[in-house]
Amino acid sequence: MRGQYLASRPLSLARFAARVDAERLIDGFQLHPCALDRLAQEALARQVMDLAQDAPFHSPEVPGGRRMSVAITGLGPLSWTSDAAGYRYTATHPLTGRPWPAIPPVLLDLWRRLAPGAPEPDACLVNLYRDGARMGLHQDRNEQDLSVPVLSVSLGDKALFRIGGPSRKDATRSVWLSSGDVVVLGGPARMAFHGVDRVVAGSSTVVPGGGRLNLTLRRAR
Ligand SMILES: O=C(O)CCC(=O)C(=O)O
Repeated sequence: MRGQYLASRPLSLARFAARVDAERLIDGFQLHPCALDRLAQEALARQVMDLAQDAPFHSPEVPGGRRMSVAITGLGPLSWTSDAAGYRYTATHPLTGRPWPAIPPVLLDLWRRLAPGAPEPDACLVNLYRDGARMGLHQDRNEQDLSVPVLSVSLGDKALFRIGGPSRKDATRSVWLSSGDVVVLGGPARMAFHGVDRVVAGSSTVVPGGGRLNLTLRRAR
């Protein structure tokens, strides 16, 4: 049933203020705090870690020769991947050669609720942050139609998310993301540079084995 995962817990004043502040950052940036309740967070984190048995996490090389500190895998008909030759979407896991597992229905339900009218996502990048992993400022620009929003679900440890504007040089603002929060980058925010500066290790027990999972739904093709 649509909406069954909506958390009923009221936001604290501080979290409400953070949300209002965050939404002033840039047009099209939406923060939905506690969009998933605790039970839904735990169920989804378990499900994703189970699916990752078949599509193992790995830290890919990026052009220039370095490796991402974040470990990634994917769900859906396509997922984003990287190697020395560049960034792209593929239909199969680069190490196993098998198709990516399907996107769980709870994520598709979130997409329909929080990105209404957008074409269905065909890719879900799964980022696992452990051992001090971070994500540098970047734009999501490997998708065909850059007007379709990106929806990003946080599970597990708290993270400091930074977002600026369409140029790397634009001023940035930071907002803390907690387990169950969902961010939508649409409109002008779709091309905003963003990244994760810090994850607070041990601040949540939602992810089996610890750390933070970020699930990013995209329409790649
Ligand atoms: O982990 C996050 O919250 C952001 C992830 C991200 O920026 C990405 O996958 O492109």
